Amino acid sequence: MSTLSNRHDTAGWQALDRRHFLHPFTDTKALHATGTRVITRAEGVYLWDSDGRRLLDGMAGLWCVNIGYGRRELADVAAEQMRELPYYNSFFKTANPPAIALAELLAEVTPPHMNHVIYTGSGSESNDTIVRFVRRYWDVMGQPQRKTLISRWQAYHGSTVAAASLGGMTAMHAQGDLPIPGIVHIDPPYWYQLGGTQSPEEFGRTAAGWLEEKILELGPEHVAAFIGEPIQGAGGVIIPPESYWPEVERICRKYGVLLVADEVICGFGRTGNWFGCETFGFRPDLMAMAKGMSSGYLPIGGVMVADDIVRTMIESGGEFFHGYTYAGHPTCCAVAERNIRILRDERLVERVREDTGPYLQRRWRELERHPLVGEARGIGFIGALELVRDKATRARFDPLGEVGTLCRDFCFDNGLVMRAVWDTMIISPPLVMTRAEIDELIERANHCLDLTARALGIAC
Ligand code: PXG
Repeated sequence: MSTLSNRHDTAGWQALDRRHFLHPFTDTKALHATGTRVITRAEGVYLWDSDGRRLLDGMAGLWCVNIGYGRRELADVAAEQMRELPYYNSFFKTANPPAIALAELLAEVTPPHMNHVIYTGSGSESNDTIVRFVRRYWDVMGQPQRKTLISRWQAYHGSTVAAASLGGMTAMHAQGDLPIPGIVHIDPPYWYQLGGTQSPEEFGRTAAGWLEEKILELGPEHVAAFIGEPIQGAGGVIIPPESYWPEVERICRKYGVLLVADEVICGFGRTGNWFGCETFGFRPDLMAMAKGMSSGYLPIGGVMVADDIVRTMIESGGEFFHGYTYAGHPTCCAVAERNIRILRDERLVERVREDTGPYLQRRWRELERHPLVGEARGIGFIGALELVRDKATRARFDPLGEVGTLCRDFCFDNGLVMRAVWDTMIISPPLVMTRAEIDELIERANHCLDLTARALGIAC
């Protein structure tokens, strides 16, 4: 074990954390009142905290540790690469073997019409790159007025200024005068919340219709792109009806609008195919990637670009004034390359599609019998539970979010990491999770739902 982990006990780490560390998406005052949970090690699908307590990680870190923790191959490849060439840039006509090898492998695992990658360091950077890239593309195409990107409410595309603008989180917009100009939003295909009496199939077409309405309102000649997560993850695992994405694609093609898939969560096997667009049957022009690309072992992201767009950009000549110091980082690329080979060689995506995914989904839906659960939904290795006051009317608790937080805290205290988005409970486990571990996840989730119901005085 590393000497760093042993340097302090829990109280010691918490005191230092309080003194020096400002956490992301955190009310620091509230955090200081309780203290941080310090995670010291992990193996497979389990985490351990600084008190030695074991947690089943139902979230794969933050939707990213697809191959699970503790894979020595990735540690070894990082160490070897660091000894050989830890860093070099990809500017000024240079490249490095891991960056080139990873580009080749990405071309193999992504849809056939995508064979080129722009490297970034994160999902936010991928989406920022997309905003700049699509505008540059329309300039090259002689349609510089096509500037506007259409996104969706409750989308999460990252935390930088452009990515937070693309996102549809109103609380984020309120902090900093977002969105920036040229980014507009439509409602998400959230059947449970917005579907009313429509069947999911009907509602999928209705929700896609909102895109067409927005394009017509803006004038198609002003619309550069539509961007969407195949499944909206941080917004509450919003899974569109099957009719949604094919209709969205048809509308984009009709008006010449670029179609962008944010595959940061759905990519690299999460939905039982390599990419979410394959699960939902559409063909994006650009694809944002991160997270599962390296299973989170090192930070890396990228944007896949369709062949016809690449051709246009190359033929036009000229420079796209954009790029990051860490684009094509050799060590990150070497780790991502090995990670993707593990996903492929161990057939983890197929396993999720054919075996453990369907098993998880069958067991997950059993939770719908619980008095608190209005809907249990999911695909592959992603799932959500809607906690509601009244199952029949879908009425939510008031104030929204308290019951979800209560349930999440029970989960933490009972050895399970399950995330809450308001009152929607969410899982996104490592793709290596076995049937026995899935059983454990369901049992713990059920127990924590019971504890939550009891705390609310609801019989179960
Ligand atoms: N797109 C999607 C779809 C994401 O889920 C990003 C882009 C941004 O990626 P980076 O690497 O810049 O963080 C994400 C990130 C949550 C949560 O609370 C989700 C994310 C990040 C932080 C918190 O579920 N997703």
